[in-house]
Amino acid sequence: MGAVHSDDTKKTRTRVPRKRFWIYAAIAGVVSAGALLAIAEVIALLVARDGSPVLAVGSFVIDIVPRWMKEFAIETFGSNDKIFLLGSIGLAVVVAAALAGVLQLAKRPLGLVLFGLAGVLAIAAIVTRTGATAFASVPTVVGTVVGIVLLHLLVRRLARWRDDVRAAAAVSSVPDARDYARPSAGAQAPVADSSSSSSDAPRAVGLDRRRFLVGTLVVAAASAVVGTGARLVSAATSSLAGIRDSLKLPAATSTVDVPAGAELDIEGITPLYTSNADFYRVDTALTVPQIDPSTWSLKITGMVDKEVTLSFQDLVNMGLDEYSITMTCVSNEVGGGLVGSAKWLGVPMRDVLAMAGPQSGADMVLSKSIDGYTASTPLSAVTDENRDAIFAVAMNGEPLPFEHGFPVRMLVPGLYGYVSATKWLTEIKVTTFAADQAYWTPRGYDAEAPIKMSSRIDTPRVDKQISAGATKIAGVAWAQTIGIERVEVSIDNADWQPATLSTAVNADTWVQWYVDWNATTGTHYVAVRAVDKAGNLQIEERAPIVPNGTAGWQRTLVTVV
Ligand SMILES: Nc1nc2c(c(=O)[nH]1)N[C@H]1C(S)=C(S)[C@@H](COP(=O)(O)O)O[C@H]1N2
Ligand SMILES: [Mo]
Repeated sequence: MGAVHSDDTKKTRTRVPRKRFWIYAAIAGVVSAGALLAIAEVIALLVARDGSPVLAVGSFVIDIVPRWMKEFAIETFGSNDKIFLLGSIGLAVVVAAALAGVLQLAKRPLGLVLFGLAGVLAIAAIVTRTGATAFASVPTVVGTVVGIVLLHLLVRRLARWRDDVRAAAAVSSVPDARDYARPSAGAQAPVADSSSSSSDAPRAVGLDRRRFLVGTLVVAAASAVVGTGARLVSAATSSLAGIRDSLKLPAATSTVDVPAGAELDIEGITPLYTSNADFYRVDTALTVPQIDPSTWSLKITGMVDKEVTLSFQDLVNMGLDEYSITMTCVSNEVGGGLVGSAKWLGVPMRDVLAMAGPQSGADMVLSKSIDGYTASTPLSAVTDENRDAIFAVAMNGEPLPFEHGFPVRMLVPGLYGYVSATKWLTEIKVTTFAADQAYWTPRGYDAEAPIKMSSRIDTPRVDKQISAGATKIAGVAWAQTIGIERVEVSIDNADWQPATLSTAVNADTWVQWYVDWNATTGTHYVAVRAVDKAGNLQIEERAPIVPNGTAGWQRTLVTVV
């Protein structure tokens, strides 16, 4: 037995390399940061909903991420780009918190300083946010203080445990040194008073270890429960889903006439109208703004004869008409999916603007979202009698989905979304391009951006083989406000052959097209191009997304077996 005992003692000594404490310190850092965030979430729920540091920092990061990264995220993750960004931020926070824990153990109080710094940065992100309320910084201030105190306490316990182990190791040449490791070592128990840090006797290693581990676990569990609870309560109490569901919109005074032949029955082709569930989503909002239509208002400000404020009721009482419009994102790649068609209910922007009376000299409207997002649209485009620029309240037969701008968004046929389609709209400022810049303008995108004519092959797809024989090559093409005159297809660089078009609903909505093809075994190149009703041929030369949208004919590889 004696031999086994001394063997154990050796193990106990060699099993506690310094490294292990670094790991515990990192965990203490992460747990303290978790507590910081959980406390901040609770206080945000109680005093300032816009004061969540998670959301504020996330939004801040979204606004400052470089353009290439934003494009990479949208291209790679599509509408899940936000999840990717959130994940990256989360990872960075975990790494920084772990670092703070390790620093705190190695070089007190560097970890606390790092926490304080993070708090200050988060507070800066919060208070500089558009529309931040007076108390918005309170949750983060309190959270940071709590986080700092916890990190201090946890790492102090950890340091004691480490010191115990070191002290025990130092005296472990004495055969019975292992007794110090036993919490049952009686006389050592009272030393458990956390204030007596200057104890020079090696205290019970087991006791200090337990105090650290239990403390860390309790804080971690409490933060998880409190943080999740706050999130759930926040979601439940801010739910406007019921209000949206029961919203009664007046019947449309006019509806879109969808002619026979407007929708082709071809497998794999994009439907004429994109369902709300399938509609692409692109925005800078980390959480979807929740706006109660009963408190919502739209202000027309700036260079106007008189400012106008409309309630939701005022707006819909002007009468709702139905419009068929294909929206396109500037970030859409050739052949890409950031484009969709819907039937919208709305009010002409020119009617509302006429109430305010834009002054001469104005050439732009700066539309503003509740979350601070802005878009610049030529005044001429929204007052044009021949262009259906609208304030939209419904999409495909239901109130706007929250992700698509509930309760009111802007839509201007023929202009990319970023310069026209502001969601969660709150204000229209009549101004000039010289005086005001929109969200994307200082980020490298043009202040004005008409949609470029484009045609897309939906079927066959490059990633799916087809069998030889009679088949159809089909897709969609759009040239908003002008309309598509012709779509042409070239197979294996042979002559361009005209495609059959669906009957156009209007010039603002894409058309479907197809050509019959007798596919032979092997690989084939299929290319498509369009011509608009003004006689313009779709641009062949490729253009990148920045600064005003992609161009180029789509060419795809088809494998026939
Ligand atoms: N408030 C707000 N509105 C916005 C944006 C945004 O980031 N915030 N993005 C615009 C862009 S770039 C596009 S392409 C369209 C996309 O609208 P959707 O998400 O309803 O498809 O919304 C526009 N409106
Ligand atoms: Mo966009």
